[in-house]
Amino acid sequence: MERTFAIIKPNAFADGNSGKIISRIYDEGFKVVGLKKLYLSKVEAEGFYYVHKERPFFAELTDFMSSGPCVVMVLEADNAIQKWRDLMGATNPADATEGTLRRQFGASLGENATHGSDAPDTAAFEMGYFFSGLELL
Ligand code: FUP
Repeated sequence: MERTFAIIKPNAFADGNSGKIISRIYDEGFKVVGLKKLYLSKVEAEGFYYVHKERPFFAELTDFMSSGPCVVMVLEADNAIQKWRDLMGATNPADATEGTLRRQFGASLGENATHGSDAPDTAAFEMGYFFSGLELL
């Protein structure tokens, strides 16, 4: 079993799609180990995305991620990191395959509905950024 970190981003939360996304997560066989709703500050969003701090889209990305509430989760499954990225689809919803979450709920490259860790080291950092060990029992 592997764990990964996931976010239902502010556009998907504001659109009322959190329930549909969580339902799909269960249907696909993930266990939800941790889940909470948060309203990130700009500084908290910048800390989460610090690996992108030199990228041209960093300001826009962190403005968006602090623009409204989101849902942060820890998901568990066999091969959870890749399995969740497959379920999300391509970063740009316009390129995402039919049936993926970003295709269904994403509005644009920036407002792409969901986040998922891309590797074990980033998953460990991202889970630890939002959840204590006690919250993941
Ligand atoms: P992903 O791993 O699919 O979330 O994509 P990246 O790590 O490449 O990008 C992180 C987030 O930055 C994406 F979810 C969307 C946003 N982004 C932009 O807003 N503009 C870009 O040109 C690239 C990414």
